[in-house]
Amino acid sequence: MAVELELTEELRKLYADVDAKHMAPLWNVTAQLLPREPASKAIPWLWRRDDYWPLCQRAGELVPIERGGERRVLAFINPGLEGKYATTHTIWAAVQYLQPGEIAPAHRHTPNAIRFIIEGSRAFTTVNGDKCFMERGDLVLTPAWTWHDHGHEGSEPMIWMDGLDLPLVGDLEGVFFEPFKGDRQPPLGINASERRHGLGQLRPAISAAPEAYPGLLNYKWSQTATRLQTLGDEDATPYDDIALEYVNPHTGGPVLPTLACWIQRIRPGIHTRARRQVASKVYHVFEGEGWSVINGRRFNWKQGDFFCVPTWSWHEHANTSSHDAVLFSVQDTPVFQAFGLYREEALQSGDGRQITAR
Ligand code: 1HN
Repeated sequence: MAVELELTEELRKLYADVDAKHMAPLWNVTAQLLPREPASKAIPWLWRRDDYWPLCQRAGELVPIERGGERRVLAFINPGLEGKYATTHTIWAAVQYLQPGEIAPAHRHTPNAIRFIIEGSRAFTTVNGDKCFMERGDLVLTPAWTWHDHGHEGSEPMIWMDGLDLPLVGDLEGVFFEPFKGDRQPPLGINASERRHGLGQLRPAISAAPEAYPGLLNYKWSQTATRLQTLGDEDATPYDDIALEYVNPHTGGPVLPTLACWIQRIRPGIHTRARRQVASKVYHVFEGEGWSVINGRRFNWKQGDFFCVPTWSWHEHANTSSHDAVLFSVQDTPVFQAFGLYREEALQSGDGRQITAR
């Protein structure tokens, strides 16, 4: 909203001259540059397994994985972010499809990446020489600038979620990329990071020494599942029910400098209270079915679906079924925390839940 100034001939001339010198008067754009609160261009959205799974299979038949293309990845594109390859303004989320015997060639890049395994077993990601075998429910990290290639020694196609801070690093103009000399790295170890760092409450002395592997790379589902089930009713929170953050076992902080990962179990019949956070998130429905209300819109979800919560959007979740629902999420929270910008707010009105539009 512009300041109400009478547009005299002299003022009009001033604006034209300012513009001609590639300058701008702040008083005409203050409200645009300083809104009272963030209004993301990204919109809440849901992508269904029933839609992406056949598309992955068709891509599997038609598109080989080769140097240049590098990966068979189908990204979830937010309809509000025209022309931007992004799921929220900072996060790229996608599904990657790998068939037995295929090799996704080794490379490295400055964007950080996580993978969360949806289906299949005996595919692996080699990260800086550590060959990490992946199974359903595992969370595997490829931190910024680590070499990584994927291979598959199993018998069924493998599908996993990719989460990257690529839109953020892109906006920061900090993207670097480098192909490895060969297609695959020679493995230096097998599941080495997991054996060394996988029990986070005990720190091996050797981790103080220089090492090839950058900390824990594979958060195995068996351990995550045990923790999720060990927490009981008394450990529930009003906004997320029973929730755990994956942490770097050495720092207790987020798994990556820009991305935090969470897993949560919503018990049967639970309907959480609404909250909004300055962080944006992408959720994957690992198990169960239910719905979420995001900025007043209801999204019904079931196993395999993905949905996003843009910055500063109210969100609440419900499990209406008779078994647990398990949601995995990737969030840009650490970026806001690192710069002292993190905020969150609980919905105070009514019963702490949104009025649903439809
Ligand atoms: C990438 O390198 C992978 O290594 C997956 O598996 C998804 C999306 C954008 C850019 C690079 C991978 C990616 C990616």
